[in-house]
Amino acid sequence: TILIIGACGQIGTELTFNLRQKYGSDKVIASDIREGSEDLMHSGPFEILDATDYDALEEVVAYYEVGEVYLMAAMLSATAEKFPERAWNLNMNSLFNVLNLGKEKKVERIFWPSSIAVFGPNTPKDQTPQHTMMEPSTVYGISKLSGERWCEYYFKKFGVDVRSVRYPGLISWKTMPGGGTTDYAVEIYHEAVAGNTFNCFLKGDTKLPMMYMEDAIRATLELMEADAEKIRIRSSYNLAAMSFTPKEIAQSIQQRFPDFKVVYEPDYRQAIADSWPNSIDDSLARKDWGWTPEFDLEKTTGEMLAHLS
Ligand code: VAH
Repeated sequence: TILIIGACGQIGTELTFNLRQKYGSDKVIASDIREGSEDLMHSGPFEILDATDYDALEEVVAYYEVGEVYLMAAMLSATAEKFPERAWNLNMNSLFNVLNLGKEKKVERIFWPSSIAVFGPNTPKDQTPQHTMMEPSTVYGISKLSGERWCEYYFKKFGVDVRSVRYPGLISWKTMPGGGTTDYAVEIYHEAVAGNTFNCFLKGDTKLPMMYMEDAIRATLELMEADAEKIRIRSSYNLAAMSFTPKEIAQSIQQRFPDFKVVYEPDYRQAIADSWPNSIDDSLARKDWGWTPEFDLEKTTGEMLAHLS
């Protein structure tokens, strides 16, 4: 069976539905620190699970005979700046627990999400390469960079089959935004549909790498289903789909909501966004396991407004 840790989060929720559709509900165990939405709770097995508690995790893995783990629990960039120790504890101890399950041969395959947050202010910002200078200046980015180093270490030292992608900002409608700096790109659609003016916490020209959730889920499953020998990066793959600014996403919305207005009031999250790349070179993911994105900004806006209206 498959265990999803952090199944109530932005990616976890979508992974749970997609994997249940693909493999059957009773083959996919959803777990999180708290209960989730009605349909998530009633669409298959669910466990309350603290990912930093190894014994509890080991018990769930044994009880459900788990073979594959998706570790999607983490504290995101904006919230992590407010609670650095809690972010480090959650993001790192959950990873060590899952990697150690792999080392003990208690699970066969692991997915762990990294992020463009591993890049820092002095990383080349355009078409950021797979291998480059990485001095992340956020708690979240530091935890993701350390996590990547541990994933590669456990693969090389213990043969743990752990796979990872550096997600860009993700846009989805199934869950509410949860503490990410890129979550302005989720909030903006909710405000547009509600007929409100959107107070954007980033400057209008802040360009960031972004991806629609359907692309992100498909990339995750394609990586997890690829033959092991095709996977040449065991830290985390660069992954890309599109890059845009708040002004550009606002313009794409105004094509359908001409009266929609945005005011730009940058806050502490501007410095986080300024430390990240403008665009990502994902040529290795394309070469090694055939990655190609399908959603551009226009398609994303069409999907988001259709589902939220
Ligand atoms: C965040 N959505 O904003 C996450 C992601 C690249 C951004 O890591 O923190």
